[in-house]
Amino acid sequence: MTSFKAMLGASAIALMATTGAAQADKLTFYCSAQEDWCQLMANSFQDATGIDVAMTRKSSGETFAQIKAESSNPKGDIWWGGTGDPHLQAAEEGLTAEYMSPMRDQLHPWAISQAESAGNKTIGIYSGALGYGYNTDLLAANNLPEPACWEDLLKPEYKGHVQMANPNSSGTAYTTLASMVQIFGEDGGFDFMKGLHANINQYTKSGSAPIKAAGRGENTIGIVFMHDAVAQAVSGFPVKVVAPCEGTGYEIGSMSIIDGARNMDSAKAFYDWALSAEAQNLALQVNAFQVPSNVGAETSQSAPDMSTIKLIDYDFKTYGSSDERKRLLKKWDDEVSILPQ
Ligand code: S7P
Repeated sequence: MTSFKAMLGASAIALMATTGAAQADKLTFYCSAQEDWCQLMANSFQDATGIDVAMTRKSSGETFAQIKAESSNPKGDIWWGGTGDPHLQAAEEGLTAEYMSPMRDQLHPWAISQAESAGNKTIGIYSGALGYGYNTDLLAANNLPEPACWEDLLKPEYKGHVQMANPNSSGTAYTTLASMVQIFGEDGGFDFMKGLHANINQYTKSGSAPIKAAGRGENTIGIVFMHDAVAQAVSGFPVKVVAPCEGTGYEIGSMSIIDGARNMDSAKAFYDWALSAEAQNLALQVNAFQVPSNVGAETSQSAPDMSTIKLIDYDFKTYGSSDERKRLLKKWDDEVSILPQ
């Protein structure tokens, strides 16, 4: 493992030197990426620094709700991973703290734009496109046609074969809802979600669960980030990945320091470390196929090629705003989730 000092930004080292180890020896880490990546990040940072890390993994929407519920007495120090929209909402609601990392000049412009749009209270750590994947064996066994577009998923023959997460708990599913509104317009997007609802077999809590279920042969089609579908295919499961023909939304997976963090020095040290190429390359060990934000980090050969995917110009400012996220989720609760299936 590369030494901590080699990986850490200069300011964080100076900070630790001046504050002393006693204040920088603990970190409460809220993680919203996939469990094995969260675990690897926690262990690697702990090994590199000697800072004791207590990690909890929850989906993006759930973590946002927890940080908000704890805001009068914050318990977490750093929130790493998960879709950018709830990180932006947290920034707007004053739940996260501004920080200018010395590592910023190593990042792609999209990671910095994310920071600048939130008063530097969050930053991009990876990106990935939304899509879906299907179990090729189950599709064939059920004599189903190969879907290629979002609208294909509304066909009656897919009834009971489609799974997605609940957009209240899951950043992936909120990205789906916001993407449909941007692709089809507000009315068209909600008509799509209502039509889709008729074919859904289960709304899961976690965003990647639907494609894991497809990998295990328990579900046919899972609406997920494409990199999560690739992870199943690379693991040997009969999963085909689809970049929908109409175009699709994407995420800027983000990281934020929690306002009022009890271990602020540790949070800043983690933040700088997590932006380094070396830390971002840990993704390769756990089949995390997102595109990293450090220009020097490696993108796996298996990662979906973003340049070949028809991406919409996802409006992070609007769909990551507190009012819009609350409004869309309420409308989905009131008009979609209550419909009979
Ligand atoms: O699995 C990786 C990933 O897709 O999970 C994050 C996701 O938001 C967390 O899961 P939820 O959808 O349940 O919130 C993504 O940021 C990440 O790419």
